[in-house]
Amino acid sequence: MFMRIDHVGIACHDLEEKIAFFERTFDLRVVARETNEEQGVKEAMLHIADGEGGGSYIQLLEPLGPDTPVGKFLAKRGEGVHHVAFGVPDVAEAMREIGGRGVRVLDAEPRHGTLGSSIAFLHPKDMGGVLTELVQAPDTGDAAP
Ligand code: MC0
Repeated sequence: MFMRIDHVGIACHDLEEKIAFFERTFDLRVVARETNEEQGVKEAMLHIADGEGGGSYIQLLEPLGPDTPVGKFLAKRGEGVHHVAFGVPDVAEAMREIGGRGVRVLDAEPRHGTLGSSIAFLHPKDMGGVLTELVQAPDTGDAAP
């Protein structure tokens, strides 16, 4: 079901400062930036490698406000790994299968994710404390609007 690790999402207070750190320290480059109002974040994707089914990235996340998932996470835990995202061939199918195995799927339907992907989240309390995202790359099927 999981094809690869699509990205690791890292929560930060200052997106530009954190991008500069990753660029100068690891020679990574930003390949996409987006403000996602629905998710309450401003984010940047730094490319690591290409693989079967899509690339892998570090995703830096700055909250749009305190009452957002990343804003609440920062207030409670500070900066750090916010979620791990796995590439799947069909996100709707993965949601059904994983939900049927007793894991809470936080989204009723796939949502718009970065780089034109379709995404859904799994509850961290059912995933060993790790907020987990399912990602369907846009070229593997129909992306959510
Ligand atoms: C919260 N908790 C986490 C967590 N966020 N545990 C691990 N990793 C995280 N990221 C824990 C809290 O510590 C708390 O545990 C419990 O979950 C409830 O948290 P809460 O602060 O009371 O907040 P809730 O319940 O209102 O919401 C938590 C929940 C929510 C995970 C359901 O944040 C959510 O629906 N997240 C999915 C959407 C999201 O995160 N979007 C931003 C990334 P204790 O033990 O203290 O009670 S968007 C994104 O990444 C897009 C752009 C993309 O990739 O394309």
